[in-house]
Amino acid sequence: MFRRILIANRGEIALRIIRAARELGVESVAVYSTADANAPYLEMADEAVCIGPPPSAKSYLDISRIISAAEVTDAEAIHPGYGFLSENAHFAEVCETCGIQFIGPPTSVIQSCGDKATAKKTARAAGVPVVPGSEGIVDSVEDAAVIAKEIGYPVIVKASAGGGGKGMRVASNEPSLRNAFSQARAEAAVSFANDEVYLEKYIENPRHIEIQILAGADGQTVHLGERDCSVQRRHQKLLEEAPSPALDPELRRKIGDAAVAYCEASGYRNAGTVEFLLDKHGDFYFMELNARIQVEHPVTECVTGIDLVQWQIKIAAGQNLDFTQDDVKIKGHAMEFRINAENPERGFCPTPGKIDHLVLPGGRGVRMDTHITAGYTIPQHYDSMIAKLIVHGKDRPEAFRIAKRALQELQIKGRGLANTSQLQRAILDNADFASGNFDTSFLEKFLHDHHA
Ligand code: MV4
Repeated sequence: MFRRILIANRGEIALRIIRAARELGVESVAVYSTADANAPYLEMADEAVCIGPPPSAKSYLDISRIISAAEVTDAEAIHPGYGFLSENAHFAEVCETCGIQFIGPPTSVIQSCGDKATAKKTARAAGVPVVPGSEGIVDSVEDAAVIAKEIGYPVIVKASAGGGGKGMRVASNEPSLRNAFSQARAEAAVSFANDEVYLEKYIENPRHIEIQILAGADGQTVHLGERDCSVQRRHQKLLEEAPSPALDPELRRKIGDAAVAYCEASGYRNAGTVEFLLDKHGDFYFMELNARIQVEHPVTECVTGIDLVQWQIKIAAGQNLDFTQDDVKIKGHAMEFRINAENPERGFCPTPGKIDHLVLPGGRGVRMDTHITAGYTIPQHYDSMIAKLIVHGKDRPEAFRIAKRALQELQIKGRGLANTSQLQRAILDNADFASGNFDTSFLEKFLHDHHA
């Protein structure tokens, strides 16, 4: 096991990793920008190193500053958390070159999973269902028009280097495809320095179902069930739950097996998430693999009792899983609410500032993953997510009851501050959401009706 690891991240996930390391008897080094210099969680690490000014490009995204911090503190491994450098193959490679273990999958796997057209080919070859579409990259608008005619409109043009919804365009006829194709290509060139795009049949109003997987150092791979992440706005998730109200045991086993098959085919190691779309006929399709720990991982930890962040560290240190697929049992129902310092009444605009008054919920079935404290100032420079409320009950109705009272207990007050908890309480009171009748179009409709 490592003696000491460095955490190349900030906020709640930095604290989550500090805690996992401490429980494993591993020392942690936190890095921080000057905007985070007074953050209380830094005290909980064994050491903290300033790596630069507030802009991420000069601190949390600056590879040379992070590697230097690891070298001066004698850290043997780096945990990248989520966002920032977590899926940057170049960073993983630099770590390797410097003799520092990257806590995540091998560089080559980050690379191949990051290329969506390649990932889709791997999936298809492994017998994993994929959305009908082009066989790889489409080079010209003429080819795109021919393929679209074959598969039928509507179609979606996706950037191969994209993911998470970036660089996508939907088209419902040939003239709009011509626009969509050139727009997607131009956007991909600017955003990813790679203008390769591919084509798929557009699945209308799917559910977003993702499967958590763990692959030990020897490659033994298990899945830990699904998370339903359909409640999102502009690809930003607002809440997640496990198990999904849309799956029965048979479909759960099929999607889980498909996720494991993809990971085995791609040589995956460590924790990962395989994203699928589920259509209204109950057919599911591979979308992409997220080669990192995700924000919503605690939902899976609650229903499986497995510490995913500890396993990430153990696997990176060369350990194999000490359990098999048969040992994984899903117990009860968990939900996560992302508490963002944003105002839903004003287009979700961020509300940074000082927290003057703070009451965090607790009690049975409640887990709060957060770095905030009374007196803490939410910096303007980073993501607005400041806390995650995770609830765990014996079934979905009990999880709802715990969630409603915990969201009611939560108080985050300060000049100009707003947060998403009221909106989440309103969603819990929505009949369609409560009955499990929702898909990725739910939140947009809900916000529309709610404001009317
Ligand atoms: C799609 C799709 C419909 N048809 N692909 C968005 C994120 C990326 N991982 C995949 N995405 C989508 N791909 C086909 N062929 C619809 C989406 C999509 C979506 C997916 C999951 C959750 C929310 C979404 C919101 C809009 C579009």
